[in-house]
Amino acid sequence: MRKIDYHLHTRFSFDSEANPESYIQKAIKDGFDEICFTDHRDFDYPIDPFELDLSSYFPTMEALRDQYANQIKVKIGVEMGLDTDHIQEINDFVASAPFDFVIGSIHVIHHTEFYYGEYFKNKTKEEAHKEFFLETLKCVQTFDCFNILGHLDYIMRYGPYTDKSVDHQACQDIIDEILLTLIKKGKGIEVNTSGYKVNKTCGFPNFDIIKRYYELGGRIVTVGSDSHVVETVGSHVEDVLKAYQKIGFEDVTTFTKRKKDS
Ligand code: HSO
Ligand code: ZN
Ligand code: ZN
Ligand code: ZN
Repeated sequence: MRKIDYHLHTRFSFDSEANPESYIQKAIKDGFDEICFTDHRDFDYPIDPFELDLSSYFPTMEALRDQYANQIKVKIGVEMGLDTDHIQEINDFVASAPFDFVIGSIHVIHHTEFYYGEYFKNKTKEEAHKEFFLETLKCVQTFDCFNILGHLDYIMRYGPYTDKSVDHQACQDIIDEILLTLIKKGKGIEVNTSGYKVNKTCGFPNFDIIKRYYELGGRIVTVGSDSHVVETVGSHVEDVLKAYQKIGFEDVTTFTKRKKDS
């Protein structure tokens, strides 16, 4: 399995100050084959402006990619917030630049988000989680502009509940429908290793869901640390690769200009 980190935020994301070159140097030092920058773009994030200045993002990242080309493969992607209230803007944005790779993530549902917590107001945990999975399903059905679904299970990082864990069984029908839709559309799924902070032995989502994706016929997986600082680049990637191998995956998938590398 190739060693990759396909989910990285730098100073081009509103919530990170990290220097992209330091990520590349750490990844080289730690023996990575390939990394992909995936800075944020959300069209309707309340409070925080998750904009992405493409006119400086591409020249900066392309120069770094070329500078380090004989040491590591560097791809230029985006973490695109999927949101059914902004379909046209999202599709136009992704089409407007030569992204290698697009993570589709659900951060906002009808102008409410999870980080500051507005989304959870007046909802039981069960209601909040069910709506999150239903909205995720709607997004994967609606959008075609992404390569992989980002951090399914992300919701368990947030919410005013002492026990934030997800009852997957209660939502298994919806989760299956999400996985089947991804497979039918030739889309992949990531394990986001930021989930290890919460889950200890797995990321977002857990390996039962990844195994289910495999059993249903899915073969497109990536792994990413969701780093916003250099220290976490590559963390738990090897744990995930081992688990992927055990499930039956032959390799991770990498992308160029939004198409699978062969
Ligand atoms: N960093 C999180 C959420 C967030 N942080 C919003 C600041 N504002 C999304 O990756
Ligand atoms: Zn972020
Ligand atoms: Zn995200
Ligand atoms: Zn992210």
